[in-house]
Amino acid sequence: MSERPSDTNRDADIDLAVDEARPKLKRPPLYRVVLLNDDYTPMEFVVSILESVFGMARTGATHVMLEVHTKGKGICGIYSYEIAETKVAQVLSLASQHQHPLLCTMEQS
Ligand code: TYC
Repeated sequence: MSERPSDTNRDADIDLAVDEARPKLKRPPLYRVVLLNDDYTPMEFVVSILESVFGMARTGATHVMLEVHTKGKGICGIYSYEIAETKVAQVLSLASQHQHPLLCTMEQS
C-alpha cells in the first residue's frame, strides 16, 4: 500500500498533464437581413416575399411590411452569414424577375 517516491513524482506529473487546453473560441457573428422601403414595389409582393423567403405567417409578414413602409426599413430575420447572404440573393432575384425595385441588405448583428 505504501507509495514509492517515484509514484509520488508521477502523480505530480499527472496533475500538470490533465490541465485541459482551453482554446479561445468565438461564436460566429450573426447578420440581420434588412428590407428597404421604396415607392413602387406593391405591398402584396413584399408580404409574399416575407412569407416565402422568411417563413412568416401572413399576419407577421403584413406587420413587417407596414413597418418597412412607415419607417423606411425593417428586419426580416437574423441568420448566419451564409443563410443571410442566400436570403438577400433570393429577395433580389425575385424582385428583379418581377421588375420591382425592392432592395434588401444584410448587416452584422
Ligand atoms: N412603399 C411601398 C408602397 O407603398 C410598399 C413597400 C413596403 C415597398 C415595403 C418596399 O420593403 C418595402 N407600395
